[in-house]
Amino acid sequence: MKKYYDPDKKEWDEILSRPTFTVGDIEDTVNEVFQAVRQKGDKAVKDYTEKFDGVALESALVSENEIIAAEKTIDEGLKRAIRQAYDNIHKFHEAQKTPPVKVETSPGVVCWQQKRPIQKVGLYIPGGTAPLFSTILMLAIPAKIAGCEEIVLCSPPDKNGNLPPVVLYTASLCGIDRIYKVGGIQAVAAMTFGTQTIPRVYKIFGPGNQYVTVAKQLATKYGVAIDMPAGPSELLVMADDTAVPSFVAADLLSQAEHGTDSQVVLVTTSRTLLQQVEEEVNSQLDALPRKTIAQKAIGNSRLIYMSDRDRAIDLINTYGPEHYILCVEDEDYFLQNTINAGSVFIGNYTPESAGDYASGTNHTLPTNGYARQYSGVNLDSFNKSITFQKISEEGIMALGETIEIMAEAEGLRAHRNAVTLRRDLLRQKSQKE
Ligand code: HSO
Ligand code: ZN
Repeated sequence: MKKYYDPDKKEWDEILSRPTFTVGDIEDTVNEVFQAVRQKGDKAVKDYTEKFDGVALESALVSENEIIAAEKTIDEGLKRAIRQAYDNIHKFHEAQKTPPVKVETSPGVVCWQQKRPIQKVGLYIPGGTAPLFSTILMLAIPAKIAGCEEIVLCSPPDKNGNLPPVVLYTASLCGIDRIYKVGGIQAVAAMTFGTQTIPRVYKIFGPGNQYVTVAKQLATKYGVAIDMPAGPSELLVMADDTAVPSFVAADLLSQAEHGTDSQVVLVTTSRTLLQQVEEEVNSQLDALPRKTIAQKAIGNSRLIYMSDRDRAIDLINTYGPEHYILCVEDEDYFLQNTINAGSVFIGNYTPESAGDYASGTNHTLPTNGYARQYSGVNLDSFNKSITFQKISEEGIMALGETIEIMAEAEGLRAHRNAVTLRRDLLRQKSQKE
């Protein structure tokens, strides 16, 4: 673990740089798959599934029978856990509904704003070493609450052409209508263009590897929206002497085990804690089943001592962590001054794992410093805000002149006319009366 003591601000960018990857050759592959899926639809999807996932599938759509069979194989304890997580996530996202905003901006001019769901959304759930079925809850629950009409889920099949039963169980619990055994670039391409069996969607959500990330970016060129640019998981812990070293170490390792490119950072105002956390990380690491992965990520992690809390918060805001754990005595100071973070976990008894699974908040969050300008997935990610207005006769008479003057000043006579004609008619009417 690399250690730094009161590093100068000039060094921060270097110290906090994220792992980078080159997209050059990936882009060519992504383009090729997109063009093939666009032209040949299902046939291309099938061929790429054979090529990349090593399985020839008759149909990519998961059948009702597969879902029923999957449910039977799942342990009751796991089902109960998933249902409790479901309830908490549902409660928190349901509470994010906002009433319409309605204002009479000037007499006779009423404006309002109201949310409407994105009708068709696609959820991508990666396969790989540990399929994260919890992400289904994080995406499907708000999609349902928002009222999205068509929710499709794509996830890569294993060598036998199956999806993990827990993925099918969770998706069906969330009421997802169509689950497809399609992964990678071909899944994103299929949801972008639509094929004979996979519908085209308006917005694609979910994490993925570098291929999926580049594919989602390409999808935006074809008019499909995406949740956010994804990157490797990251966690920053801010701790002082009131933190518990073993808890901090466990939290750092919880993100480190996601992938070799995960980033974990400790910022502390205590030299003792820094030392203790390092020792704890090394001792806890040994017992982890994903030790090799976590060890690599830990190798890239940073332990930063900061003597001064103002500089510590400045560094944290500069980094903009995806996850931010705060275990300090002067909690309020840090909370009030936190500007850039995806999700914040406060106190010694709030592990990041709580938000990853079951407390209710969403775990699809901005990485790679995007917390500076992006929010994590929330109910509004599945909505659009539409504005409405209605102007009365009195309203257009009163506001009309302002519009006419501005339109004329912009050289847009037709805009002006649209107001003038109405006002003229109203003037004639009032003269007759
Ligand atoms: N920490 C991950 C989400 C996750 N963790 C899923 C466990 N399962 C990114 O926020
Ligand atoms: Zn996690």
